[in-house]
Amino acid sequence: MTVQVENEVAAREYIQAVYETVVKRNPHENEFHQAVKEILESLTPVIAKHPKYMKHSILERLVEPERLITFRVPWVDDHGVTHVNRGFRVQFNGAIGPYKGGLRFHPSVNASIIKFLGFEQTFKNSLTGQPIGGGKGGSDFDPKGKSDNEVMRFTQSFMTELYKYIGQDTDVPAGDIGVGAREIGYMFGQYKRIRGAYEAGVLTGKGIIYGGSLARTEATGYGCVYFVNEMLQAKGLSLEGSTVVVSGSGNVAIYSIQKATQLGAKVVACSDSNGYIYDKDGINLDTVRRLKEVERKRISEYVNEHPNATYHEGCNGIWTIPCDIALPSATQNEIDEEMARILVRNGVKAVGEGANMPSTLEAIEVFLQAGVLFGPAKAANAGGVAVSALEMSQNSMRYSWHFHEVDDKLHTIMKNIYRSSVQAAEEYGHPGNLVVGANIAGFIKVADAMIAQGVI
Ligand code: NDP
Ligand code: 2IT
Repeated sequence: MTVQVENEVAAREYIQAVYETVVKRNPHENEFHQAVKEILESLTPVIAKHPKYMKHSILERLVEPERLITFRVPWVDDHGVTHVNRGFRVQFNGAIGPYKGGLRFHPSVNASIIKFLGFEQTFKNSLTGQPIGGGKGGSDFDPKGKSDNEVMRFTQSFMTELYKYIGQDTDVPAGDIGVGAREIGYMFGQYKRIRGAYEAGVLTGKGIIYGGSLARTEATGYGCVYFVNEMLQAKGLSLEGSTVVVSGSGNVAIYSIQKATQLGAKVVACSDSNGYIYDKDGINLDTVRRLKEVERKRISEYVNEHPNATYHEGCNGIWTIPCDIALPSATQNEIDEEMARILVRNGVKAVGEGANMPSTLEAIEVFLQAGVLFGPAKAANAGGVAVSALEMSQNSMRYSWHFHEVDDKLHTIMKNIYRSSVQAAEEYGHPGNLVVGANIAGFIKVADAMIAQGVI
């Protein structure tokens, strides 16, 4: 065997052993296993080339969160009934900066989901080129159908416990599913009240009038479309005249639709957790925004105002609509192998993952095998956290940039993420494979920082 092959075999064995330990140590945490498997396997060439990572037990340390905090969140509803939810914060890796990552409020939230998100976030944040470590949190609280007062009492109770673990130099949460401007506002108010100080940088995604950054609301969706645009342009393609399907109708979906439309695409479908709408002439974003952002209603109501559109129960069927570009922007594992095959059969050219881990491992394989341009989540949706880091910078400077300044910086960051992912993929023998490229580019910085800082 040549030395290179020997190293490759050793790297594979090492990775397999670390993965098996993760499965054994974190039983039943399927989403966490999935995220670890995707990342570790793609690191084979870098581990083979640089034995220092094995020598310093980097993978064993990377897969173990620095800290996982869980706590009771009691709150009283409008009828005087007491409820108890569970709160989480994972501080996954602080090698390159304060822990940074969103909070998710959704009934499905558990340790597995928070850990998969925190693990992914570590690599994503590194890829942005900014000094932010990986964290994530949330609760199994369901904001749907709750009054504003109930949401306020819940978030105040949540923050009354969470405040002990966060801070503008230690851990900086933001939004994710079920956590938007309203929830961030209530949490910021409670944090400020408990601390007795205006530490603006403790949360990002704040309202513009009290320390938020312009373009943070738009950042994830815009960033995802900028990233897809880079992939298309490299192949001489463009968004102009293309047909796009976007799943979800929340923060990421709405601003992906807006930017794709601005760049000349026609977005024909979007969804929520009950079903999807199809409008062959292009969906009306004003209606979607009013229904989802203001009135907090179901997407099914869209067809009442746009009789040419159709509504279909069940969300995954959205992937059977023929499109050039698919932007899954709702939740994890929304595209499985079967849906990926249908998308490929219908001629999809590019997939940009707006959501975190929306494609299963099998679906990713289908896209890569078929030569579909595939922008993996940690690269394609990094624009949100990147602008969160810009919000932190502005808070530290006590200064705010104009919309176009932040948007320009976001655009540059997305181009850099694309370029570094392409370069890493090429350098490590997988040209064009941005899954491998993004994972390796994100890994190297964190791993080298961990080595530099000793065994901690
Ligand atoms: P929102 O809460 O604003 O919107 C979520 C959307 O997805 C809603 O339309 C929701 O439907 C739908 N959805 C949620 N859960 C499910 C489910 N289990 N099955 C089907 N549909 C579902 O969240 P965001 O837009 O912020 O987040 C969407 C995705 O993007 C998540 O994966 C998140 O982790 C990721 N992300 C978010 C970032 C951000 O800055 N916000 C940054 C990077 C990634 P309904 O209205 O019925 O609840
Ligand atoms: O998944 C993500 O990157 C986010 N939800 C955004 C995190 C952040 O800190 O802005």
